[in-house]
Amino acid sequence: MQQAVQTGGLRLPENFESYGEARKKGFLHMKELKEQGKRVVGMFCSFVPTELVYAAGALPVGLCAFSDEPIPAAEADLPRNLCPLIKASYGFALTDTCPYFYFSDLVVGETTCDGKRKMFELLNSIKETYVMQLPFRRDEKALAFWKDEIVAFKEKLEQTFGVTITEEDVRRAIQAKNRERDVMRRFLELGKLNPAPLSGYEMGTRADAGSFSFNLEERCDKIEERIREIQADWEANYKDTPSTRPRLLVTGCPNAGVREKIIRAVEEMGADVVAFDTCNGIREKVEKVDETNPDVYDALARKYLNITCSVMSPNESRRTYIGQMIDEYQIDGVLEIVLQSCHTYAVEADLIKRYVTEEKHLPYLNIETDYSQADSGQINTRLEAFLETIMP
Ligand code: BJ8
Repeated sequence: MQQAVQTGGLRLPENFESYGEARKKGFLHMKELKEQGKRVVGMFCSFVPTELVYAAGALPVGLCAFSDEPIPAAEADLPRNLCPLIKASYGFALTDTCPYFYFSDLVVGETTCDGKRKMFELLNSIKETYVMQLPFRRDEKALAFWKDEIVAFKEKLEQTFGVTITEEDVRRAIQAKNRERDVMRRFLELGKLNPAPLSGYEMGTRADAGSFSFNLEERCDKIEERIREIQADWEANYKDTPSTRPRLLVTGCPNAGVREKIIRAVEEMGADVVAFDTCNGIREKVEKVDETNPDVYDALARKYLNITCSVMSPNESRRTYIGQMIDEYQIDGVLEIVLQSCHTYAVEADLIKRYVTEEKHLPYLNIETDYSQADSGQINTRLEAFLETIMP
């Protein structure tokens, strides 16, 4: 079993791999795979059905969008008051500093938010960017439209890679991805244990770094091994030791670019982030693709349209799920992270705040931020004040 070590106040396994290390290892591995002739499809969003990429015999990879380094270059073409995730995505491509973008044979965007949708037009002049048109409702009309988009994406993959994707190929990919969803869900649901058996920092890092491990089976096996270790460690050392650390749920925008300054910081102040209602948390894992549906494209369309992202309107299911998580993870407070200029999350935050404070009677903190370190001091002050309202 791996020894746990204290790292800056966090309990992490001895051989813990940071996001940066996993990313670096990943691109060395990807280089080898490319040399062996593997095709790669780069993407930015949970709405893109990776099952189809696997069914085409290609590898899906999440593209770099997590750091402020390429943002000044991106601002030469994009407005400054745009979401940092969009500017970073474009900046990495523009400055050729994302090896995964470099290795991608095709890049897939989606019409989720206005900024991303328009940025993809610019990205297309750097590398071909195919854009899936996502409807913003979840009614029957939207479902039919989205199913057509999914079939069109399949056809695009067939044409790009000169392959035929059969229903059987899609079915096999659905099964493999569903297994991954199960495994990741079990990993992320370790946060339900009390006291918390691992840090939210580790949870989020592993969830994000997973996309740099290209063999789905191996990825699942590694996570299952870590689940067993954590459970054994918790049974042996923590189970009967009550903790007074506040248990937080993090919700909102993807947080890889602010993990150090918010997730790590709040845990070092004495809280445990035990649950993530985010795309790098459990959001995409909650619902699996229905393997019993005889129409594989209908099954994919239904699953992906139900992702509880704030670009959908209305989006009550996000609140319902947050409510369930609050109960199941014994949450003491909710921390919402909104990236600057992300209008859908910023506006929906008011509904989340009302739900958390008025219906669940819990403290709620909203932090709007970007990828810079300029607001770290101010964020620390707000996090400390927030924890004071919760801590016994
Ligand atoms: S499914 S959360 S990965 S869209 S880029 S919406 S932060 S302004 S990333 Fe997202 Fe897909 Fe939804 Fe998940 Fe806001 Fe920025 Fe837009 Fe963003």
